Amino acid sequence: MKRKHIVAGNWKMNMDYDAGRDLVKAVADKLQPSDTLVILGTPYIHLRNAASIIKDISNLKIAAQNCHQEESGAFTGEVAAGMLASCGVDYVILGHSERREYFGEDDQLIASKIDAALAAGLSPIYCCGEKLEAREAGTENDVVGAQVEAALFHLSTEQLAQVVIAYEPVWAIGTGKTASPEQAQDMHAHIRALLAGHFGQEAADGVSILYGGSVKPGNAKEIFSKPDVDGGLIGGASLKAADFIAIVDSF
Ligand code: G2H
Repeated sequence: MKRKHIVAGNWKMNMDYDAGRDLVKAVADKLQPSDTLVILGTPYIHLRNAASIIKDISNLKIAAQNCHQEESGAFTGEVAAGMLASCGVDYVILGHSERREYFGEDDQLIASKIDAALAAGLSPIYCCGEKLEAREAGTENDVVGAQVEAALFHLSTEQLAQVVIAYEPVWAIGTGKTASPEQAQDMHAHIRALLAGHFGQEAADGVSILYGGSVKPGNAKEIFSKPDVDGGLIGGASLKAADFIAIVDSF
């Protein structure tokens, strides 16, 4: 099965309004039409304007970096998935290790955010990945397997088809350390096998699994060459249009 290749930027908490607008425009200008789907995961303040800048570019979409699990209500400071959809957003990054670590998000909460996103017509980019201790103890497959099961196994096959998975080993995030292409391939194949066991092979073969963690123009091509690596979730290197486009062009 031909899976969608996806390169998604995760700007995290970077870029004020002017800098963000300029970055969206620069990516939109440099991006060539191709089969690779490119997604910009911006802070909330940019979403509406970014969606309007990219609206005529078919392989460019916008993601938020979080949403609340409820549809609406007295949740000061929060943003609901339906509100994101109303801004022209198509994707939402959920379960990122920084949300788990600094905001106490656990598997149950992340699963409820995935449900809220899907109900609003958004595609979740679900992040999973083990910490260094698990990698050193050799328990990375169990840890990531438990995350995938907790977040996704309650979905229907149709819902799974809307989900993108990003494997991000926590020890490789923003550290300059990258998982080797073989380590990424092994984990992506493990995740796909788990999905196949639960949802069937055809459904599992349709899910794009991205690698995230210190992907740069210099290492993207080798990582993306692996058969179960369908693209990348890019943090630091998504903040410069030239670097980000070089990664997109690595397919
Ligand atoms: C991992 C990644 C993007 P970076 O968090 O989600 O960031 O590429 O900076 O390691």
